[in-house]
Amino acid sequence: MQKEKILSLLSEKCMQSFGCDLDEATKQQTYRAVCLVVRDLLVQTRNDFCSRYEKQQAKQVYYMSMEFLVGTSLHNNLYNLGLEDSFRAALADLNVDLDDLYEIEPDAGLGNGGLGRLASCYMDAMSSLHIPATGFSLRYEFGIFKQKIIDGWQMEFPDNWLDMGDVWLIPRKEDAVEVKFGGQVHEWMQDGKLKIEQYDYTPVLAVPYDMFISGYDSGAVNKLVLWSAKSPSNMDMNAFSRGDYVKAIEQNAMAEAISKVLYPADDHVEGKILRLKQQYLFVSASLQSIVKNHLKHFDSLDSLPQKAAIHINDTHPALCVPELLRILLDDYGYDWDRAWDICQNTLAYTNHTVMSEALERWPEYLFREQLPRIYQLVAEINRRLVNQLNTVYPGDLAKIEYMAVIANNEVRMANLCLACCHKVNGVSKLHSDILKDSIFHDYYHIAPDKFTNVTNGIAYRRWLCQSNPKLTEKLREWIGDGFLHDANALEKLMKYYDKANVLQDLQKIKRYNKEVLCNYIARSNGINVDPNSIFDVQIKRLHEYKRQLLNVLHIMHLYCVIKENPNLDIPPRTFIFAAKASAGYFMAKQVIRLIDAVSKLVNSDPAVREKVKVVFLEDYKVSLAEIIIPAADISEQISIAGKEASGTGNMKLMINGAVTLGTLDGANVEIHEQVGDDNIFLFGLTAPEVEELWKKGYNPVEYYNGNLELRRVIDMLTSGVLGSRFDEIAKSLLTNSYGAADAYMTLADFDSYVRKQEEVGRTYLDKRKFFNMSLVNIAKAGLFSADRAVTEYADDIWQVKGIK
Ligand code: AZC
Repeated sequence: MQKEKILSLLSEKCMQSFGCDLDEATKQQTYRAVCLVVRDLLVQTRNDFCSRYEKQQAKQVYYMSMEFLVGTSLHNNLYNLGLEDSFRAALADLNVDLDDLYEIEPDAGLGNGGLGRLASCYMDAMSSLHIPATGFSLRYEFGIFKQKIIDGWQMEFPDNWLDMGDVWLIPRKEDAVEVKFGGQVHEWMQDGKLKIEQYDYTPVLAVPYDMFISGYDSGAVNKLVLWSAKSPSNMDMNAFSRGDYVKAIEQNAMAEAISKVLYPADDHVEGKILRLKQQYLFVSASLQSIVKNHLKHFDSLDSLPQKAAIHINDTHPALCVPELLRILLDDYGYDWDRAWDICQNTLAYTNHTVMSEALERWPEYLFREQLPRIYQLVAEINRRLVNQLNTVYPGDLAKIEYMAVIANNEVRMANLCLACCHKVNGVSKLHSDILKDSIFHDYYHIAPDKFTNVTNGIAYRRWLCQSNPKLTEKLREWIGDGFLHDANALEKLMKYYDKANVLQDLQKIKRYNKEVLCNYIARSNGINVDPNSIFDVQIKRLHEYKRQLLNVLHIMHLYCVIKENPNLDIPPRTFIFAAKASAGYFMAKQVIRLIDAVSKLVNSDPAVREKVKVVFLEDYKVSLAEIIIPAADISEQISIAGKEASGTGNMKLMINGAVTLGTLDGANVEIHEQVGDDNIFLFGLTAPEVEELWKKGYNPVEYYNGNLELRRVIDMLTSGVLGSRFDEIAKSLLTNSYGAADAYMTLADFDSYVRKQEEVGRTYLDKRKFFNMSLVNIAKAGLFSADRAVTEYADDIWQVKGIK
C-alpha cells in the first residue's frame, strides 16, 4: 500500500473518531487511528474469507478456552498483512516512530501463562493455515494482574487493559444471548413428549465482542469472540421504587461481576461460585451461537459433527458436554442416544497438566444450585457411565468410583470430558504417555483409540520474526525466505554448522539483543548488566514444580564459591528471572522474596558482582517475553521430571538460539531428540527415576547431610545472611510440615544441576562451540511451530481443512 493512501486513511479516521487533523493528533490518538485503519483492512479480508468458506460449506473449528493470552496485536497484524514498512514510512512523515506506537499498546493479558498463550498461538496458526476458526472466551475487564515487587514481596495491581486495548474489540450488542442461572426445573408431559423448563432463574446477558486474528501472508482472518456479562434489566425497578437503591443496582453488579476479572491461578483451581458462573456463561453463550450459526446454513443439527469441531481447552469449558446435550434434548427435541452421539462426535478435549490441584471438581450442592438443569444431565451421564463401567470392571468399586463423573459429593470435570469426547490429547509425548499410563489409565483401557498426542507448538512468526528482526534478516540471507511459510526450512541452517562467519554473526546478533535487554534492565531495575556475560534465563509462572528455587540455590552456591575463591576463573553470568505468582500462593511468593534477597546480596558485593548478577524483572507478560527471549543464552527448563506437561517457553527460547539447560521433562524430551546430546545440557532424575525414588522412600535430609555444598546453602536460608530469614522454605525442603518434604525433589537434583552449570560455564568459554550449539537449536526448532501442531489437530482430531 502506498504511503499516501495510508496517510489519507489515517486522516479520515482521525477526523471521524477524534474530530481533529492527523497532524494535530496526540500520540494516543494516532495509535488509535492506526489500529482502526488496520482493523478495517482485517474486516475486508474477513468478509472475503467468510464468503469463501460459507460457499464451500467448510467445517469450522470452535476453540473454547477460558484464556487467550493475546499480548499486543498491532505489530502482529501489520507484520502479517505485510504492511509494517509502509506504515512505518507513512508515520515517519508525521514524525511519529512506529515503535513508539507499539509501546503504547497494553497487552491483552486474558490468560495466566502457557495454556492461554498456546490458545493464542493456535488462533494465529489457524489463520495462517486458512482454517476457519472461532475462539471463544470471556471479555475480562481486568486481565492478569500487574505485578510490582515491594520490599521483596509481590503485590498485585489491577490491569485495566480496556482503557486502550478496546480498540481491537467490536461489540455486537444485537447478538447478545441469555444465560440462565439457578432457579428450578419443571418437567411435564405434553403430546406424549417430556417437556422441560427452567423457571425462577436469574437471567444474565452475554454480549459478544469480536477481535480479529490475522494470519501470515494469508487471505484468512478468524475471530476471537469475547463474552461480556450484563444484567438484562439495568435496574430492578421494583426495588428502586421502594427506595432500595442499593438492592436495585445489586443485581446489575452481580451479573456484571461474572466477566470482571480473570482468575489469576495457573495449574491450580479455586472452587469459587463466580468461576463456575464464568465457565457456564461463556460455554452456554458460545454453544448457543454455534448452534444458531449452524442452523443458518444447514437444516438440522444432525450434521453438526460434520461441520463443527468444538475443542475443550483443558477442563475449564467442560460444561460444553452437558450444555450441548441440553440444547439438543430440550431445545431441539433429540432423544438421548442421538444427542449423546452428536456431542461425542463434535467435542474433543486437551489436558494440560497432571498436577492434582489443577484437576477441576465442583461441590455437588453448589453445582446443582447454580445449574439445576445441567446438574440433572450430568447425573444422568454419570448413571449411564457407571452402568457401563459395571460391565467392564464388574465389582471393582474403587476403580468405578475413580472414573465416575459424580462421586464423593463432587462433580469431576476431567472425567466428564473423558466420558464424552471422541478424542483426548496430552501436549507432549511424555505427557501423553503419562496420561495413558497413569492418571487416565482406566479410561485408556476402555477406549485406547480416544487417546492421542499433539506436542505443543508456538507462533514462531511472533516469537522469532517479529521479536528478533536482526536474526530473521540474517536467516533470510542465509537460507532464503522459505522458513517464513514453513518452519521446517530452518533446518537448512545446518549447512553453516561450522562456518566461522555465520557463527560470528550469530554472536553479534545475540550481543545486540542483549544490549537491548540491558537497556531495559537499566531502566526498570536500575542495574547495570554486562552484555558479555552469559544471559541465563528462567521466565515462566512461579510454581514449586518448576523449581525456580533450584536455580536460586545454585546462585547461592556460586556466591559461596566466589567468596571462598575470589580469583575463580568463570565466565560472568547474569541470572534473569521473571515470574508471576498466584496471588494466594504463599510458597511461590516466598521464592520471589528469596530471589530478591539473593539479588541484593550478590549485586551489592564487590567481590561477587563482577562475576554474577541477579535480576528479577517485574510484571512478566507477552510483550516483556518478546524482549527477553531474543537475548537469552541459556534457557532454564528445570522442572521435576514428570510434572511440566510440555512447556512452550522452551521452544521460544530455542528458536532464538538459546541452549536448553533442563531435565527430561515435557517437550524438553523432544527438544533433546531434535538437537541430540551435544546441543543441550541435561541433568537430573528422569520421570521413571522420580517414580522409583518415591516408591523407595525419598528422604531429602539424607542429601542435606551428605552434601556439604548443599548444606551450606540450605543453612544460609535460615542464618540471616540474606538480610531476612527464609524458614518456611527451609522447612518445606527438610520437613513434612507443608505436605511431603521437598515434594519437588530439589535436593535430589541439586548436585547434578550444579555440575551441569559448571559445564555450561566451561562450554561458553569456547564461543565457537557455544554458537555451534546455538545454531543447531535454531535449525532444529521447526518441529515446534504451531503450524505443525495445528495441522496435527486438524488432521487427527478435528477433520478440518484449510480453505483454498
Ligand atoms: C500449562 C502447562 O503447565 C505447560 O507445561 C504447557 O506447556 C501449557 O499448559 C500449554 O499446554 N498448563 C496450564 O497452564 N494449566 C492450567 C490448568 O492452567
